[in-house]
Amino acid sequence: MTRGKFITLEGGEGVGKSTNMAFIKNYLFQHKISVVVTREPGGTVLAEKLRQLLLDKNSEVISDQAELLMVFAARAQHIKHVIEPALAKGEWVLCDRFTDSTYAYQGGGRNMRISAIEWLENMVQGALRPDLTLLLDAPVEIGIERARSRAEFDRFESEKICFFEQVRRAYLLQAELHPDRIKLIKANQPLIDVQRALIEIIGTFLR
Ligand code: Z5A
Repeated sequence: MTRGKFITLEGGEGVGKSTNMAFIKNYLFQHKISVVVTREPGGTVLAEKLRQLLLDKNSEVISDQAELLMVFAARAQHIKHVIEPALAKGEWVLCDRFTDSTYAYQGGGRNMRISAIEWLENMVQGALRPDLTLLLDAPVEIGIERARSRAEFDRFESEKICFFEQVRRAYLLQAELHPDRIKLIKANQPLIDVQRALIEIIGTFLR
């Protein structure tokens, strides 16, 4: 049985991840590839509970250390119960956010030590890394404007603009460090152009 492929979609808030998850799923379906669509934090009952706690802006103050450990606790459950079983069965997995988010938000945004994130990544994931990461990038103000026109802010969305600037810089650094895996797409262009760029990258990946 050939192992499935693991694709992740990344980027700051409001860059269009949710919008393009459905588009990528349909594109792969047209190529006769059915995917397990999932998200982080989340994807299992326990991981979704951790997500609620992480996003709740009315919770007690969550320390940066606790936040980092909650993200990885959710990821451990997600890998064990959803991602690994699917890949092992030959299914593809399409995930809205994964560990590049941790480097961006906890590493960049919260200034947590990168060596601590690397240690947790190795401990929780073993050798598991995405085969392809699509990083949607847009100036912070654009993403914030798009995201905030929709709903009430959650705990992350309530952060100041400098937090999101740090997140964006950390994402761009991740892309520089892993050019073979992480493909950058300009998200501040019309949706049709974003999706054209996505098709080009995924098309090359499928060949
Ligand atoms: N988090 C973390 O800290 N550490 C971790 O390791 C992980 C996560 C895994 C989860 O929230 C939070 O968890 C996240 C980081 C943290 N917090 N933040 N911020 P999430 O996954 O729900 O993240 P989000 O980024 O807040 O989701 P979002 O606001 O729904 O953004 P999006 O999915 O990227 O955007 P969208 O909903 O697809 O699009 C937003 C709007 O823009 C919508 O009205 C679209 O129609 C519109 N749109 C999309 N593309 C375009 C273009 N090209 N032109 C014009 N309009 C567009």
